[in-house]
Amino acid sequence: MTLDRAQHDKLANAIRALAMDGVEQAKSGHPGLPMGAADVATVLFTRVLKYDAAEPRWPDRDRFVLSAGHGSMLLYALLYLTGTPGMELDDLKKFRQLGSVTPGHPENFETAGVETTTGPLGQGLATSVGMAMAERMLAAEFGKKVVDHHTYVLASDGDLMEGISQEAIALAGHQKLNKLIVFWDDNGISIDGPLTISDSVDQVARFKACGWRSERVDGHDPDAIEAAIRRAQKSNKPTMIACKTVIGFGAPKKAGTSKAHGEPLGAEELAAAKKALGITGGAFEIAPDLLKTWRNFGAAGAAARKEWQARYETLSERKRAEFERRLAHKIPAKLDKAIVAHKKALIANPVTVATRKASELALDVIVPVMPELVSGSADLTPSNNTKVKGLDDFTPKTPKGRYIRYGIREHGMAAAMNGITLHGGFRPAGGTFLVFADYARPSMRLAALMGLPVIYVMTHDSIGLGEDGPTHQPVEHIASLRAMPKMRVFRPADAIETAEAWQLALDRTDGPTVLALSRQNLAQLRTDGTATNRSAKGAYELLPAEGGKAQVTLFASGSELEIAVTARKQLAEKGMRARVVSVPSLELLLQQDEATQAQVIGNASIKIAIEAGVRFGWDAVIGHDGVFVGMHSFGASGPYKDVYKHFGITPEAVVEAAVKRHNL
Ligand SMILES: Cc1ncc(C[n+]2csc(CCOP(=O)(O)OP(=O)(O)O)c2C)c(N)n1
Repeated sequence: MTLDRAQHDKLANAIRALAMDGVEQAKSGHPGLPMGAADVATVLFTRVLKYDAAEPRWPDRDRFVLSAGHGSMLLYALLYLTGTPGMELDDLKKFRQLGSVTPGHPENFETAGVETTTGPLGQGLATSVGMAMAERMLAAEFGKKVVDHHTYVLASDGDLMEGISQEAIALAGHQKLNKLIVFWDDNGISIDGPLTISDSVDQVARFKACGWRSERVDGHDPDAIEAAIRRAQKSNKPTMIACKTVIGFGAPKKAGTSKAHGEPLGAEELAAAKKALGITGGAFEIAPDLLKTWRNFGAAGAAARKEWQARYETLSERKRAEFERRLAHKIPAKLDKAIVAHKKALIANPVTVATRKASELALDVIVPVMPELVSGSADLTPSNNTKVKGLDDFTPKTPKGRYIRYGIREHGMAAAMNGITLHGGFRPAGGTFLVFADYARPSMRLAALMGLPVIYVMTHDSIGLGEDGPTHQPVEHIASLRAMPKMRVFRPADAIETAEAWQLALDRTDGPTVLALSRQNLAQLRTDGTATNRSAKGAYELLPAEGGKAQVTLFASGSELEIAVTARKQLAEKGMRARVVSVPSLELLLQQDEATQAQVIGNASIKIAIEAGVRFGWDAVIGHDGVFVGMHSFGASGPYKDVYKHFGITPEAVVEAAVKRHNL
């Protein structure tokens, strides 16, 4: 169906009307962006986008990411107008209300048809890069017959000003992600006023410099927008289309100003805008024939979806089962067996290795049974030990590769991993130094919020990295990541715990996991490696007290478990009975029921935690009056054994503290 200009305008104005009304009713929100970008969105949803509103999870749909999440009413209006199940007019009336499917910013876990949570500017754009990479990888594996879609993004000035956008577009340009098409809502306005007060970047030139096609169009000219999209679809590069628009298009006084950005128009301006746009009808009233036209567009993709289904049926049963398993993020049946066999081999031949090396050993057994694992690193491959046999580089020429060279782009990597996971079909794991979790954190937070099972392989997890010094030595990172809801942190102590942490990270499908791994070698302390995953409850007793009830419990994670074991021995020589509890995941322990926690924590009168990080969080185990042997400041540069001594994280210090308490 081709639309004449008048028909197009009516459809676009329906979006504008709903956005104005929704924001007005909520008494908060952002009408300006939906009004300005309505033409671009209408062209996309009526002429280009491959979707079937009735089936928002159809695997081969085109993805549409509203990176400028503050313009959420644009997306909600589109979902309603196209007839996406679960989005009724009443939901638009409940915009921004508690429990509604129309929250202030789009939440993919609340609302069908929302591809990713957006709101923190730049994230949607960077996430879409991962979606486009996943599309290419999945197409390479299952064939274009069943995987062949585009990723479209609407990005605002703020999205492009945020630093993460640079990492994202550089990565996308380098990977020649030609099925990624970004609309820049070039309205020249942000919150503080005209963009000219803070920005003078030539975005078109910038994208070109990053390996993109880019061009400018009038963002209110439907045919020009469509033509630009068609050109983009033929390109062998990703495309950015700079769409010149007017924020708050149609509002007589506020259009083109920051007043249209983040507040309701007000009754008078709203009425005047509707009049100027030729919109009749009251609040939330969409004429039945107009709604019908929109709904027809929403249903038009059903034919393409059915054709896809028919093509899909021609795949072998085995291939379909694999496709479905992959999209459902179900782990392969062989994984558990592979991990258990690996643990048994380690028991038979114990290794003294850094846990980053132990992680590599685990990957060696995981990769062959888990084709969906996509590993990578932000330019620290030899340090993170993330590349093993079977992981070849993912490049434009080798789209079957399962190893992504993210470059020195931790934030871009973390956001791309969100996109890879959201797209479906893959489980990404990406490496960097733990201290640079800070560089990835906003995307890690979104992974946690969305409940995405992304894995972060974060090595060099403490002062134990030694010579690189305090800039590279994480101190507060473990505690701060533990504090993030739904984020799970494992700091394994040896090769067995590392294998168990990998297993738990992969088994988990409802949230992300950090694997905090050592640079320095650690003895293998575990002497059991049965099918039971002892790390599953976050902590367990490694060594009981000998000769009677424990007087002291020593809790430790990661590299400090060795210190606890040595301290226990030294205490025994002084006639004191101590047990050792390994705590690979403090927050997982604290999520266990009270009985389990009580059993693991025990009731020895002296409780000592040893961790080369800050105390924050440990009081829940050792109590306010417990002893903490760890870091109280930033670290220092030096050989790691000297640094440990310097900061008093030694068996002797533990023994001294225990004896002092005992003699009190
Ligand atoms: C990371 C981040 N910083 C700040 C904000 C707050 N914020 C919301 S919209 C916006 C800027 C709006 O300007 P623009 O991106 O041009 O959107 P428009 O005015 O066109 O709607 C800001 C700073 C945010 N959402 N995310």
